[in-house]
Amino acid sequence: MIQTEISKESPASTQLKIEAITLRELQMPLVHFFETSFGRTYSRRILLLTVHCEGIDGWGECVAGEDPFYSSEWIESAWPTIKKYLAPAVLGKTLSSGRESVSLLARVRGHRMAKAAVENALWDAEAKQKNQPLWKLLGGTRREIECGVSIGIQDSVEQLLDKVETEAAAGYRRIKLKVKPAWDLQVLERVRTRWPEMVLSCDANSAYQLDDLEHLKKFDRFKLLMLEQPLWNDDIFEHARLQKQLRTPICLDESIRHARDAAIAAETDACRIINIKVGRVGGFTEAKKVHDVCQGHNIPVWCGGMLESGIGRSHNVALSTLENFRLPGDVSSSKRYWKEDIIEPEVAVTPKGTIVISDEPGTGYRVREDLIEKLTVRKETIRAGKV
Ligand code: OSB
Ligand code: MG
Repeated sequence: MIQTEISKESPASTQLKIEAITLRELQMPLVHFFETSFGRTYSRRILLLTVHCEGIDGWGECVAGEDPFYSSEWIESAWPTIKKYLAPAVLGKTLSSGRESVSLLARVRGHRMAKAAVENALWDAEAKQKNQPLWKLLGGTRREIECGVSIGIQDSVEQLLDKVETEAAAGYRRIKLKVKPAWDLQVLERVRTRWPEMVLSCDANSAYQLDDLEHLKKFDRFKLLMLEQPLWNDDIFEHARLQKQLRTPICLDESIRHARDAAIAAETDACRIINIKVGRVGGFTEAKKVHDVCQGHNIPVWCGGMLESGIGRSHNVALSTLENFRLPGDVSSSKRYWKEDIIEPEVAVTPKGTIVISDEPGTGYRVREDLIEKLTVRKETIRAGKV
């Protein structure tokens, strides 16, 4: 009798019992190097996480870089943090949603990319268990999302112009150029002259300071959709000062760690656009909060990228279906990054620069475990009570 009553309230089929977590590192060379103001990457070390829940496997990707240059997290900090703190916080627990893991992980300060890998894997497991598309579970509404591309710093302006040409021809709806001092105004001038109408933005990854104000004001002449993260990676205040002096909308990336940062940035007019990266803000739950705060302040958001493999990419696709993702994201096709992606089908962008959202349960992309096994250079399974 009691048994029946309990199962009526919470049927066994909607519970996720977390039995084990597998961490693995994959080595995946990029098709073309990617250079930002903080450095050049030729090959990615991809950190994947699998939550094993009584026959259901949920997959997550930790988007931390090879080095602590974009943020203080890197893959060598994420691995032990997950192993020693985050995995033990959820192992052996029974949850009814991915969202419920947030409070279990909250004791650890920071390490948001590591947390996101755990939480997002649980959302993936939840979607599979409920036989629902992940995008619906997240509250998405869009059936097709708009895509942009992020083009790194190249060896020459000619090489960059070739890349812009290729991506524009592929249909991408917004081209973002990485900039830094001495790779900025002259480069933008060349691109703008050749493509006067192109939707163009640029991303400095914190390469400038407020002392560069007169220089930054010159960006206004290029009619950019936005200038992303020009100043300090942890700053909001100076961006507010800068925004007052610029016509170009500032977009914040690195500075926005959570919904409270987004609220402060909105209230101080430190930016007019926000880039949401699910890893940077610590998982889908916080990403949804950032989305909602921005929507409340009429700040459009778009989904940023971290050179993810197909697993992280498929999560970015799902997140981008939420209503306030009103600008094209850095959610580009698998083939721009990888000779062969670890999901099937690969993420493909239509000739009009969109991704069509699948109705399949889960992410809508199948994980290629055979290929993952081949690319794995390190692997460890953590079980309840054993660390
Ligand atoms: O600032 O958006 C960024 C890649 C690595 C680290 C930071 C950034 C980026 C990108 C690439 O711009 C976006 C992508 O294509 O995944
Ligand atoms: Mg950025």
